[in-house]
Amino acid sequence: MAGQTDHPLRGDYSRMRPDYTVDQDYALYTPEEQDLWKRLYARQCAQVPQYACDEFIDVLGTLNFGAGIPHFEEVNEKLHKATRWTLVAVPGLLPDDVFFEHMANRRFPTSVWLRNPEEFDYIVEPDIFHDFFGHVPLLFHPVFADYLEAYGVGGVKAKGLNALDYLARLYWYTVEFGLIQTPKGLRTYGAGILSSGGELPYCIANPKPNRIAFDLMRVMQSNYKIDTFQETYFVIQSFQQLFDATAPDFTPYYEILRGLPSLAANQTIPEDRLIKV
Ligand code: HBI
Ligand code: FE
Repeated sequence: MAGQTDHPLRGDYSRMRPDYTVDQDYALYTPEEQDLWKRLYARQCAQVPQYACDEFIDVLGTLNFGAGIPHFEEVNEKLHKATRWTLVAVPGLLPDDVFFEHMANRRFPTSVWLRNPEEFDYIVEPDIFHDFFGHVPLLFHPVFADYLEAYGVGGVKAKGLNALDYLARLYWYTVEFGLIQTPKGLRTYGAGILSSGGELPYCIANPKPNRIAFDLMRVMQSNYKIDTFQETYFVIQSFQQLFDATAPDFTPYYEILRGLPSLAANQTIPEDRLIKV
């Protein structure tokens, strides 16, 4: 989830450590929250087989997230063995530089609070369901796990180059709302989609949004929507393609981007390779 909100943040930031981490106080979760978690999980699992990429589905099957709100320690035991990532409990949205610093050290900031029942269908800020269900399974995927660390390292650098907006677009159109071509057709790997009831079928099956073949500069030139379904999705061929495209030093890219106009979220340009569903 991107860190853009113009309303007071939901989490309790009063008890956090200097690195913005907190403890997961598991006893504080109520039976109603455990029940809401199970209903959210069941709703997403009914749609995942048809719309999520296999890499996500395969890992989700090895995690017991359906049993109730996960314990950070239990998941970290498995995750660290798999890709040396660690989930760190946080109150919610973090300042970009704090978020990048954690990611650059293979620590994924994961919110501890769960949404209210009336937010069953939509929530603006990352809650524990968005982070665990949307983001955590792909942290077990070696190539994707390396991409996220590289993203964090790039973010620390981008802050110094005053280029965070460009990188936030890349995060948004890949980690949060990315699509991937597979032998079975278009699938999603984006956490914002995977944890969303309505956008999961929409991003793959609805003819309305643009679907454009991934192009790094095109993505970083493109604005995005934070409070509606996306009007444009970018499609990668593989995680390796994403990893390779983002390996070089972005400094020259930022210089080029500063000279280009931003594109609206629903805009297409002649150079776009459009993908029809
Ligand atoms: N904080 N907890 C949390 N989770 C995010 O996904 C997150 C964030 N802060 C900023 C942010 N995402 C994005 O703006 C990144 O592009 C930096
Ligand atoms: Fe997110």
